[in-house]
Amino acid sequence: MRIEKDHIQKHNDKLAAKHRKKLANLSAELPNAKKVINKLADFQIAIPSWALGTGGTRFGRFSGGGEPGSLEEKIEDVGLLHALNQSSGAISLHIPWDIPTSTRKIKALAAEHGLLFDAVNSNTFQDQPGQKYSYKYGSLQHANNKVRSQAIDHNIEVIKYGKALGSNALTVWLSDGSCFPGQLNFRKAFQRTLEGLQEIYAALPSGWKMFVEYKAFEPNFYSMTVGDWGQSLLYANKLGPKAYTLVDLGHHLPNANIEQIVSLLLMEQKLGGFHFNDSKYGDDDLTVGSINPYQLFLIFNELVEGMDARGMNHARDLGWMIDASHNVKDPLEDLLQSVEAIKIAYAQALLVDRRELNRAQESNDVAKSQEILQQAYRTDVRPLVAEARLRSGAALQPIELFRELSVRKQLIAQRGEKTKATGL
Ligand code: RM4
Ligand code: MN
Ligand code: MN
Repeated sequence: MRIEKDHIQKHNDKLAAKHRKKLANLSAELPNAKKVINKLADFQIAIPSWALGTGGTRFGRFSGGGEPGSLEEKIEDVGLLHALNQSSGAISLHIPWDIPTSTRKIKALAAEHGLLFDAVNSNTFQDQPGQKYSYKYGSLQHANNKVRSQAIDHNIEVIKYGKALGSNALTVWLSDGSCFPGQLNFRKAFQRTLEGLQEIYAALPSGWKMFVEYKAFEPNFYSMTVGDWGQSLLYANKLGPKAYTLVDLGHHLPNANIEQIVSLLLMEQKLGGFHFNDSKYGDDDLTVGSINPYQLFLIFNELVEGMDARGMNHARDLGWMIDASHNVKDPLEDLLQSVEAIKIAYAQALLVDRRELNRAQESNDVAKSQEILQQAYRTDVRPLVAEARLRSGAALQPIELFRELSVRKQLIAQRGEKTKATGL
């Protein structure tokens, strides 16, 4: 199904008067409302191809119906999101969960929906049918060099797909590590992984980036070979200028100060991008901003400060992506909520009075510093986010319109109740 321009027009007309009033009230109080709206309209957040179906845990999975059964249908779904919010203009593929049979046709289909291809992701954390060597004891860290070569070859193949699709980054997340003390020699595991990454790095086309994603635990529970930002940064520094650290918000030990990590990675010019989600306990992959929206704001506060300090382009110089899973909500509604939460946090961060904050920090005015941050955080910026959508031709209230148009019902009619998307 498609969402037509006049669906959006009708919906917006209905809400226009109320929206305009709210926007006028807010704009009157803000010195930089116009600038913020423009930046918001520019800011796109990629959607992962593996987050369009229902997620599950190791205890079960409760399918929601109308899930995309093919890559074409996944692109259709991201197209729906993008039509609703004009903020999700890219899709990120996980290979081999989503292998395009014809890269030319897939690229053309995506273009029809106004979509680009974000970073491509390799998978050496699962064995695929017919695969020669198992990743049970790791991939790039493995003691057997045949396993390592297989994992390297897979990554190089993923790059090839990405190149054909017009993507320009490879994200490597490794589940390598150990479950028990004594299982691994940490140094050997690191060295082998580094050598593998070096071979993959050497295969990067020009203009490409490599994102090294870290994760503290799961599926290995004693050690992870790329376990934290320090290890990721070590790899990235040793690999070279095309290699960067990728921060997935759910991949830290409890209470980690992610905003400080972000600030220092930016300082070192080694922050590559983000996987946004939220969590209470571990890698919960919950809707962005659903548990700890203040942390999300603090992260964006550092992002804006650090990117501006380096003259970076907010929209283009880092990779922005959602990496979430939806066990109990409609995946498309959930993704709309996540995108909205990201934009809200970004808008709030743009409102922080940097000069005043700097002055307060330099004079040790702790209370004032907090006031300045919270003044921005407590501003209801939703009219700005909605206005950015309106100006881009999207819906003022994307979830409302999704429901008004019975999108899920139509997808079920088209695809059936019992389809199953590939992914976790
Ligand atoms: C991992 C990590 C990766 C994602 C897989 C599916 O926990 O977040 O980014 O590719 O899950
Ligand atoms: Mn991730
Ligand atoms: Mn994860």
